[in-house]
Parts: sequence; structure tokens; C-alpha cells
Amino acid sequence: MNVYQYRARTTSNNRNSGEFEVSQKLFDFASEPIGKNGSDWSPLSIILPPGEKFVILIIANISAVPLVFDDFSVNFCSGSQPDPPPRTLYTCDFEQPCTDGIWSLPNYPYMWRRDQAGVANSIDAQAPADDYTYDDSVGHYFWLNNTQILQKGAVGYFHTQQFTFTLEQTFCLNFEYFMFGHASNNSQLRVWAWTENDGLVRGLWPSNNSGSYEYAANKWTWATINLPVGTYTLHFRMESSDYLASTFAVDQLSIVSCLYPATSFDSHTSLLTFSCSFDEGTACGMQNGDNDSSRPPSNNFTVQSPNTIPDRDLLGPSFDHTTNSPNGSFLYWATSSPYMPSSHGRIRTLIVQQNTDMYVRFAYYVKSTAQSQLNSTSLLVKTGGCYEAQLWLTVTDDSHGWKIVTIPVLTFACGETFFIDVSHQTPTAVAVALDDVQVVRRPRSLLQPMRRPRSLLQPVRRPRRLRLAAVGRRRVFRARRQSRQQRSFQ
Ligand SMILES: [Ca+2]
Ligand SMILES: [Ca+2]
Repeated sequence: MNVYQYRARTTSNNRNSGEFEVSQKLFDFASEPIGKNGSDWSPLSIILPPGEKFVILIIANISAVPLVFDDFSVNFCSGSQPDPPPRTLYTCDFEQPCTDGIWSLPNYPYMWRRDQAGVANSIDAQAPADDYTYDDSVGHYFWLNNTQILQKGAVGYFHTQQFTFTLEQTFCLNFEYFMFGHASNNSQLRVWAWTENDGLVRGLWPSNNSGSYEYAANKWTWATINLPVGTYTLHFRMESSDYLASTFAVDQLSIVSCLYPATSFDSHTSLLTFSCSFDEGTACGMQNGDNDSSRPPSNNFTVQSPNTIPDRDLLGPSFDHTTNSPNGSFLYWATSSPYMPSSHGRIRTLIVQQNTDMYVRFAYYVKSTAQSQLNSTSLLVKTGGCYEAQLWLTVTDDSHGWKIVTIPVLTFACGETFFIDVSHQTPTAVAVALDDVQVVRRPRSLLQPMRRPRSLLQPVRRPRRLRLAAVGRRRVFRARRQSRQQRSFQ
């Protein structure tokens, strides 16, 4: 017989392969035999690890003799006290607005909202009828209502205030979540850490290594995250991967000290949006080529200003796009003598957590000594990461000054790298400049909400049996609450 401690769900799983991650074996019958003579009861005490939430799992192998349990209990050990008492850094059960610490990010297609469970359930019949805190319909939770606006690849964020976690004490983020909707696993809930000083986000939950994480559906279940050392805000992001609705409610969020060892972030970083004018003299993290390209660029992009480029009078540009003056910088790519019959370059952004309502926007400038009818210079925008696609292409040898292009991204919510490729196919001089590169959200006024199919718009009325059960439950909770209040006054 073995006894295991199972931690909250942190890996891709299903019931057959283990709903919980094994954290620790607490007792091994083989190494500590008990009651082997089969003639008497053997007391067994196991000291449980403090400070975390877990499931106790007892696995008994089939044996020739019966194994009988009695008097199972979990209690404080004789003479011991919880040590040290957990320190609560932040808590929100959503019974109060928690407006001092939690906000839904504006300008995204989806917005999180705080509602009584009964109210949320009347808006979306599949939303939990009871909150987690009080297990009743008058309790509150935070949920994302996308019943009227459904977009594949759309997202909604809420974020917390900023916290600082040090090596001295480890803290864990605990929260309860409830996934519901017409089709499970068409939406994902993720938790990110966002640091203000560099604008980078880092994934906290589910684990970067878990691949396609499988969420528990249609029930309240919990998540525990060992928070790495650093100063950051917590961003909760709900994303739709299809047109079928499924979404999340969150309740009982807390940041409490825990006994895990201190950890630091891994190297996976990304951005929520990207924007660079190059006027600070840097490329804002944009890099030439690929990470592991077998065909490196023949010429690299560099940050230049009108005053530093070699052929300003012949090719230009003579003005920066951002400032519309000779002061300012942009990305610059050019061929140089001796001219090759074919030249190419590639510049890429950092990974951006794109979603449906975003676009790529930049200013470009092309000027070549090639005959304009040859159309020997092409500019191409493509993506690489969670999906690969060509988003935009233009072919020209003279753009006649700066031009602005705005390109919608495809309908995915995921981390993506954006490449801008240049190719020049004649042995001539050419200058290509890029400025004000952005991967940002579209203004709300340009969003076109997609209405749900008619069949999904019909309000779903709960069966009479469930309505009566809910009424009965409300009466029971009301009676219990009144009883508690009366006792507290005695
Ligand atoms: Ca609650
Ligand atoms: Ca500029």
C-alpha cells in the first residue's frame, strides 16, 4: 500500500492518466510494513507537508489477504501547530468589488465582469449557478461574458496590482476557476506575469511545457502557482480558439506564503504589443534573420538617420517618418557596390501575444536605381510561430516617398513573430527604410463584433426541475445564514 500527495492540476491530463500531478510519496508499505500478521489493527500516522493544498491518494495493490481501513482522519499532529502561519499578501473573493487591485483591461473584445452567480447564470445559463466562496447564487465571482460577442482568436484580460516577490519568502497564487460553455477546450485561461520596466510578459500557468493543457470543465477546481521572484503584475487572459462559445469564471483569488523553494522565470518572454519609432537609436529588440537560418540575409537592416545613410541625395530617404524631419531614425537596408544579381534581408520582432483584433502597421520607403518597370524590389510580411502565413506583399522600385501599410493579423490568439522580408533581384543600388513599426490593437471603433448564430442566441431556460432545486437551495442557504446570524448575536 502506498500513500501519495497529489498537487493541484498542473499538467496535461485526463482521469485515466492521472488528474493530478504526483508531488510526493508520503508512505511506502514496502519500506515500512504494518499489520503484516493480519491479526490486529495497526495504527498508521503520516506527517503531511504543510502549507499547500493537495489530494491524498491511497493506492492498495491486490493481495491475497483483505485490507481494511477505519478511523481515517486529517488533523493537527499531537502538540504541533501550523508553523509558520501562512502570510496573506492579497485576497479577493469578489464579494467586494476588489477595485483596489483587479481591473479588466480596456480595448479588448472581451471584458471581465463581477456578478452575483444568480445574475451571471441568468445571462448565460451555463455559467455557474453558485459561486465558490459561499456555494450559493448570491455569492459573486469574476467572469468573462462572451455570449453576445464571439470572435475566434479574441481575448479578454484582467490584471492585478503590482507585487514584489523576494528570495526571503515564497508566495503562491491560488484561485478557483470554472470552465463552461457549448464546447469545452475552445477557450483557454492563462496567467502571465507582466513587468513594467521592460514591458515583457512571461507565462506562469499552465506550464510552458504542458502543451495542450486540458482544463477541468463544468465544475469549480483550483490552480496553485509558485510565484517566481520579481516585481510584476498578474495578467489573466481568456482566449477563444474557435467560434464556439466557452469561457471561464474565477473566484477566491489569493496570494499566500507557501513552502515551495524560490524560483526564477525561465527564458520564455513575449510582448502584449510592439511599437518602435527607432528614434531612440535602437531597434527595440528587432533582430536580423532567423534564429537558425541556413540562408542568412545578404545584407542586414541597421538603425540609421537621414544624416548617416550613404546615398541620401541619390536614394534617400531624406526625412524620418516619425518626425517628418532629418532628425530621427529608422530601419535601413541597402545594397552596396559591387552589386549582386540577388540580395535579400529579413528583420523580425520579438514574440507578440497577438489576438484577432490586432494589426501590423508600419511606414516603408523604397528607392532603386533600377528601371521602375522592372519591379525588382519586393517587401513581404509574414508570420512564424503558432501559425505561418504571408500577410502582405508589395513589389516596387520606387514607393514615391513614405507609404503606410496596415495589415490585420489572422484570427489566432497566440504568441507570434512577425517578419519583414526584402528582396532585390537586379544588380543595382536600392535603399529600403522602415519606420514606426507596430503590432497593436485596433481601436474599438474598428472592431466588428461577430454576432452569435441565431440558434445560440436563444436564451437557454433551465429545466423546471433545476429551477425548483435552485429555489430550494436558496431557501436552505437563507435559513442557514439567519441561523448563523442569530448564533453570532447570542
Ligand atoms: Ca465569491
Ligand atoms: Ca523614426
